[in-house]
Amino acid sequence: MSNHNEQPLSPLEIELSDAQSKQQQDLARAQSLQPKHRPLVEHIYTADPSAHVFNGKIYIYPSHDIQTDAEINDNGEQFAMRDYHVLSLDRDTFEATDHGVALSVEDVPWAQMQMWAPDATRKNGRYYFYFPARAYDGIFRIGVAVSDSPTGPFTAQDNYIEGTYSIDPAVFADDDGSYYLYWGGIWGGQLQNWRDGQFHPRDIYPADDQPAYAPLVAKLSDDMLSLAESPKDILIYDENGKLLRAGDNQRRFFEASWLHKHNQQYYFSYSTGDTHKIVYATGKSPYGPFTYQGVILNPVLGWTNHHSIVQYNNKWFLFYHDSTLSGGQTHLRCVKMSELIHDSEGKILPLQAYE
Ligand code: FUB
Repeated sequence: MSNHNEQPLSPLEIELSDAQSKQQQDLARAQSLQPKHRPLVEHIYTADPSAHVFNGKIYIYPSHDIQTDAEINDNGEQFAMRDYHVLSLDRDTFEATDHGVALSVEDVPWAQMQMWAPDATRKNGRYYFYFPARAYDGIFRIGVAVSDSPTGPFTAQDNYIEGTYSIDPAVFADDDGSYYLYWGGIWGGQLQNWRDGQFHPRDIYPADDQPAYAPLVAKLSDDMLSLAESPKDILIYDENGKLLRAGDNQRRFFEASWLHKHNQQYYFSYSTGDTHKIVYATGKSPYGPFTYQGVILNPVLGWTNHHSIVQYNNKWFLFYHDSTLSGGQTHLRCVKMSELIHDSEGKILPLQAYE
């Protein structure tokens, strides 16, 4: 129905109204493109997103989940990944681009299978990609591959990094030019198989009232290809100054180490595994010790929870995954992002998972 009392709009009014509606459309489009817990890509399954800003742009180094006939078990055999893709995000819209295969298991002489959660960093214009995989003896190790581009392709070193074992490497570049490698994971990640620098096939876990297994940290060598020192345990204390216990499944370390720095404070975050949360602890040094603070991300759809945290344009973002894209299959995940808030006291506001 038309309103016959309405006066026709003048050309100037039409122009203004068009401009307003364009502005509204732009706003709506910008809002719809803001990170709102939607999969960043849907044409492949992705997980374990490690995000970094290189040259003013966000790059994401995820695992590339695949369909498999492998058995679904606590060793994680269903996570049968064979290569890595790198994603980058448009500077304004956050729309993701898949840059294709950056490293494949066939191109890593020492690796047999299970290319799990990776990370990357940049030093002197070169890019270093750290990744765990099972070697031919069935033991998880951590390797490094190098490229002149943040999107690869990466060329792997002939052997894994000496002194490394277990999974989930994360690299942190401190303001003084030092680079630290964090890693470790229990159950499928095999941390429970290592004692006195030796691999033992039998799993051994501490009693519930004993300190939990600790993640590891070591400074990287100047050439970024080896450890510059023996790995050290990361100590995580509770509010009473006691080390978190193995039976404290709600808070103790399981896998997915990450380190970020905010207001001169170091935040070590990780997954609690069988209680499915991302939690964090803070400290004054990249080596720790750290004091447990609280939850960052509550459980998501799917068993695993794995994240990274990065600052971009004066905002902080959490990258994480869930299994919504596959309707809940734990080994077929999709990476997502969300803004993350540190409050005025430096506490991180916990996020619910959005499905
Ligand atoms: O993606 C395989 C494994 O699942 C990762 O290494 C763990 O952190 C968990 O996300």
